[in-house]
Amino acid sequence: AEDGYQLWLRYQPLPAAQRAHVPDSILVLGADSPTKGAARAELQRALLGMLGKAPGIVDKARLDTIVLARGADLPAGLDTASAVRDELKKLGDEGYLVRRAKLNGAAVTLVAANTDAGLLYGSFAWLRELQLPSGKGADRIALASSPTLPLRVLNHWDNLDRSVERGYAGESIWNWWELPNIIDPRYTDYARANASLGINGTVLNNVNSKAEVLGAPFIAKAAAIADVLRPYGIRVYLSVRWSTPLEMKQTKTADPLDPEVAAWWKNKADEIYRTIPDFGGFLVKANSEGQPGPQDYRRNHADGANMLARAVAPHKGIVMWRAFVYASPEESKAGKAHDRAVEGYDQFIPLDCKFDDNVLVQVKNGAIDFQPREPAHPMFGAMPKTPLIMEFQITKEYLGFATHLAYLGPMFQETLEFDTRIGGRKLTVADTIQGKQGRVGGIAGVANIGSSRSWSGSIFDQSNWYMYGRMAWDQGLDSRVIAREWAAQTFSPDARLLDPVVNMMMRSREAVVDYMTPLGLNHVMGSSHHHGPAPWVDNLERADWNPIYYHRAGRDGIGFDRTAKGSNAVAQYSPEVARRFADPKTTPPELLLWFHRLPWDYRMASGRTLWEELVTRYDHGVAEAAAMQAEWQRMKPFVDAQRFADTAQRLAQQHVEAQWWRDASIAYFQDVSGLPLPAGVRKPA
Ligand code: GCW
Repeated sequence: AEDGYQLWLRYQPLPAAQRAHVPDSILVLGADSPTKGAARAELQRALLGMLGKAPGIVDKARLDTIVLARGADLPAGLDTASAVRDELKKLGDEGYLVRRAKLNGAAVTLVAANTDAGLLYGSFAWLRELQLPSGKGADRIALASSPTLPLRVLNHWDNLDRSVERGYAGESIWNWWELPNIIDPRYTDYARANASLGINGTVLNNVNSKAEVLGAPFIAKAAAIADVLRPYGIRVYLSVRWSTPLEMKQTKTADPLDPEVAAWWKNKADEIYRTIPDFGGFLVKANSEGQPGPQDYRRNHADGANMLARAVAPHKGIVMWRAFVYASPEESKAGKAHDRAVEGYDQFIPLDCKFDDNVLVQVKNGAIDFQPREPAHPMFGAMPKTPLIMEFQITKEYLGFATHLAYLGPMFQETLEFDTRIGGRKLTVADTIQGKQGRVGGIAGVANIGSSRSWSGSIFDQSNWYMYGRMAWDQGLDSRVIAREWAAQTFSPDARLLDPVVNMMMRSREAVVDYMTPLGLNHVMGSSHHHGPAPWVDNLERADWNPIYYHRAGRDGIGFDRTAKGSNAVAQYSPEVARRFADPKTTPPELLLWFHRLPWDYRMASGRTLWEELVTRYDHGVAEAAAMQAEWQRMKPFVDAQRFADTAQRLAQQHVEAQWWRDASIAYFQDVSGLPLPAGVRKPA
């Protein structure tokens, strides 16, 4: 049965018309390696699926053979060898080239790269291309690509007891109880899926980390996972808890400037590298949401990050230091709950140029917290001397878990394309992490992977993992193109399915924004679980966790004033952007209430009042949820029964919950504003 386990690597039989020149033999040149073995195995598996017959492994090319060769192993009988060598010079360590060529007179498909990892990526790229409805024959496929970022990682928020923070897809895939001697074959399938996208790193455990992860037993478990992932070009990283040596009672303090502490971390790093020689490094959440950190000792983030960085530097390891911070609990209790949106920038910008070379600062896409829509974080482009990692959340903590269908491609693209105007010229967020203005950074995605049969809790949530990986490889890829690729491989290249499904995906995230948090509203979800509406909540431990703190709705109006009259968060953007966001008239309506507090009768560009517009958007979101549900019903002839039914049930539930969101939100805002429902709007059921 189709339960989604195979993800987008289904390799369905190709229609007869598309089989011409599809190779039935594989030739791998040069010394063998585990990575080449992985590429060969994938090609075998895929060609068997697509042609119904196992391909031969040959040592001499024949017509249409697929040939894998590193630049150094290009054979003498290859007609285009010198051109291929030239092209490879531009493709770096991970890039690949796919070309039709002649080898000893036989027309073949050549996959070439500078490294084995490149060959693996090239093989996957060629397989993907073969399955797309592009109309290209197998003998016409020509590809050349290399990643824009060296660091493309997943962050698992997986705990050591196998629960997953913000995970909606079952327990952690890492079976910590059984590791290191029992290896679930799922780890290999996980590696294949990631390698098919070019993801080259994974942080195994939650950023809310426990000290035990650095004990010998867990290091051995992590090493066992690293052994499985290594042939697929994936390095393992660990999240570490700042106070680990203190909690293990092996030091008297966790002060980063204490030599005993630094020595402990250095020894620990040496110990890790003895078992995981290519260990990637540490990810740290410090002084954030109750986590310990260097500020506990009156040191700053750079003091902390650099101390760890020096421990891993001799092994070429890195430290990924998160910038997700807010005002201290003392400040918050003292009523100084200044705008949470300004904290990251305020605390980190003064530290630009204070970080060691192997520290990267990891910044969430927006300044609050993975909301359905946020403006790009103002830190992007503001720290040119520090490499920044973009952190996206793939798991849908604030967008309806694995129940609601929301394809996040347009959201990630919106952030990456945001023009910071830093330096008074076009400088997108993507440019800033790619080093076009300062140092090259990386990209991280909080995984939505668990041990559910479908990996991601729902079939459509697989598209978010897929999309993240593709955008991590190339931030210029269009989210619609990626959606098409995914749907073609996951369901079918049949246009009768592909066109409607891709359209549905492309509208889905905006639908969620509309029924949950239209016009720039945010952080109004139910406390702690974050599922469902709770704009009325005002009694949480921290003022800046309360929904009412964010929407500020009252008799007179609604919204958060982030202009100079308010928190002045706008001033953290470049002057040009700041000017645009400072004026409600030039603020895009999607972000209006993020930056402004406005009267209910404020006149929108649409001609409606703010109140009418708000209600219209809620209604529109619900209508979109209904439309998606109806559209999917029409897909029944094109999708297998199990995946069809699973998706249909989720869409029905999404529609119910969209109405819940709209009705609860509107009822609450009516209550605080005293306004009647605008004329022409359907009364909540
Ligand atoms: O979005 C919030 C989540 C927390 C998470 C935190 C973070 C891992 O609600 O569950 O903790 O962000 O990013 O650190």
